[in-house]
Amino acid sequence: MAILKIVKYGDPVLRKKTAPVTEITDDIIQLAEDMLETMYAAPGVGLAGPQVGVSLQICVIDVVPEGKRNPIVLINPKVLSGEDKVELEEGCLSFPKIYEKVKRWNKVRVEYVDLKGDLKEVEVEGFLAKAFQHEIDHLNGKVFIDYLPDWKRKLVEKEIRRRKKGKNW
Ligand code: K1U
Ligand code: ZN
Repeated sequence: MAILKIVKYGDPVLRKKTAPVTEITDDIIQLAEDMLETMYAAPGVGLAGPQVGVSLQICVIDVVPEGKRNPIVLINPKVLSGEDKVELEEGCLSFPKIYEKVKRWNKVRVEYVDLKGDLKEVEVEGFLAKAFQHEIDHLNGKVFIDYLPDWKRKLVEKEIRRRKKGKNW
């Protein structure tokens, strides 16, 4: 097990569309374990391949990181449908100390392959549904500030430029 380096916004890997995982190899299983360890250490409730510099369709989620662990590994996930939009404050491990309100589906149906190679279809809601959408977005090169109105996104980007200048990013 290893703690991986989390890349920050500005790294082009976060904007790249990821490639599907074609086989569940030992390397993929190891990557999933390392991503979970990295997520718990951060701490965070999710982590996607591009955030650790791996441009593959893999992400991990556990929305109760400090309670009883319930890790979920999603390979090649797709959102099939969504219901009821709600707004909630979000953060992102690739945007340290930046939190913004984002409107997303409150309930989603998602298809994915698990680490055993089985195709699953689940319906999730509430904060777990938010985490699924946030991580699946990462696999499509999308980040949470893309949902903000232009003026707000520009303010966030200005703040990031300021922090980069001060070597604080
Ligand atoms: O993908 C990521 O950057 C992880 C991100 C996921 C996420 C946050 C909020 C809503 C949906 C998805 C995070 O985990 S940010 C950290 C965070 O939310 C958190 C950390 C510790 C305890 C509780 C929450
Ligand atoms: Zn994120």
